[in-house]
Amino acid sequence: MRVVVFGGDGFCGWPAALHLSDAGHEVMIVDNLVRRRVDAEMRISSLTPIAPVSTRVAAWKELTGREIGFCDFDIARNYHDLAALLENFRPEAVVHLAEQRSVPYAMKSERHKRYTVDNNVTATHNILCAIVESGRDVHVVHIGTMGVYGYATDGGFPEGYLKVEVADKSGGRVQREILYPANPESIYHVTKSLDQQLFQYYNIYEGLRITDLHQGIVWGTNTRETKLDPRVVNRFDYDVDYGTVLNRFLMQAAIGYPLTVYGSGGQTRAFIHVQDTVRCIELALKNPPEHGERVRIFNQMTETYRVIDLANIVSKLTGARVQHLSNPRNEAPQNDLVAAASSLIDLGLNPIRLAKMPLEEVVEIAQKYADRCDWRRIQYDSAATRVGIAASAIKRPQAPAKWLGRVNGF
Ligand code: USQ
Repeated sequence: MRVVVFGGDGFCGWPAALHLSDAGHEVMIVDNLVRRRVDAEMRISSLTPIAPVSTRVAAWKELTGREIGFCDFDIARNYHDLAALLENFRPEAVVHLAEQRSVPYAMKSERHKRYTVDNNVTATHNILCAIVESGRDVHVVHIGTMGVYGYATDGGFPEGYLKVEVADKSGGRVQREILYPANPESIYHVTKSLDQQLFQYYNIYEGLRITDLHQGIVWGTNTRETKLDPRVVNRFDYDVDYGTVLNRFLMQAAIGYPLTVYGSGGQTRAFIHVQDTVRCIELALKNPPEHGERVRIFNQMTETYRVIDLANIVSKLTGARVQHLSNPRNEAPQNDLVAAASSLIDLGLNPIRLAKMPLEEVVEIAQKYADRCDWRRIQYDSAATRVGIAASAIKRPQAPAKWLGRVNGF
């Protein structure tokens, strides 16, 4: 299958591109490399030293003999390049990951909010519009988020659609299935909720085949393919804006930094390992909706955890101390999360469970590159105190006993 991976240089996009290429698909990455520029803007960098994209694809060819194409343009701004790509490459499917995906980054300032909305919504719309204009039958696989449902404590979340009963004109009751009401808790999550409305329109009125994968928090860093060579290693974000909670805890443990639990840690979230992410994307591509079928929505998550429970697991494993910080986010202090997630398992996913996955593997990667860690980026600095954390709360970390002596610079 010819597949375009929009956002194919990113944390999920790069391993997805390699996985699809390894599975024999003809892959074209489109990426404007903005994530690397955000690193420069925020004065951060991936803990793992990621190679330039040209080196990445050349190394992949050397290692496997497979070619991955690469186009550097912004799909939110260069509509005509996008249309030309569809015309020339003639993809049978596209995977859309070209969105600003950090909650804290999106909430930094009006500029970051506007960028997130402008980029994410326009990128999605441009893809859908360009496919219709091309007249081609292209399956769209989008990486959405579990956060479109919100984190209400009551009831469970279905996979996308909610069964409701409404009154008909004769006073009887009729059954309907509607898109689950969105309840986004950040501007970033709003953009994914708006994406859903675009998908509904383009599916119903323009006949596009679309799969929307509502993904939980991705943890881990490497997949089978990115382990092959340091030149194809995946990125590992540990900083306060782009690092996600479990990877941050594992990395904090590796360098002897007390685990940064926001508030009580009663927030329950959905999780998935990055290896499962790439498998799910492939499963979605292999199982497209029929023509005329409504937008397929799968919850792409394998388990749920409370933040404090994750911290305790990592603490038990490594001896790291758990610290409770005042929560810099505007979110419920605690919630339950029950969500259906059987569709991808029915299609063949054999989930990696956190309890059975050697977390040490991630800690070891973090330790290996510990000298690249800028510990000032682990918590908010003075520039971010307005979102709730006092600069004085930042202390030079003490390595937990179990890892003492193994960490450079501490
Ligand atoms: N948290 C801590 N300590 C930290 C970092 C985070 O307690 O050091 C807490 C946060 O307050 C939050 C939870 O952990 O309650 C998750 O935060 P996160 O940064 O790991 O993840 P989140 O902001 O929810 O966003 C991430 C991805 C986003 C994706 C989403 C899936 O960045 O792209 O859509 O996970 S979901 O959470 O299911 O909406």
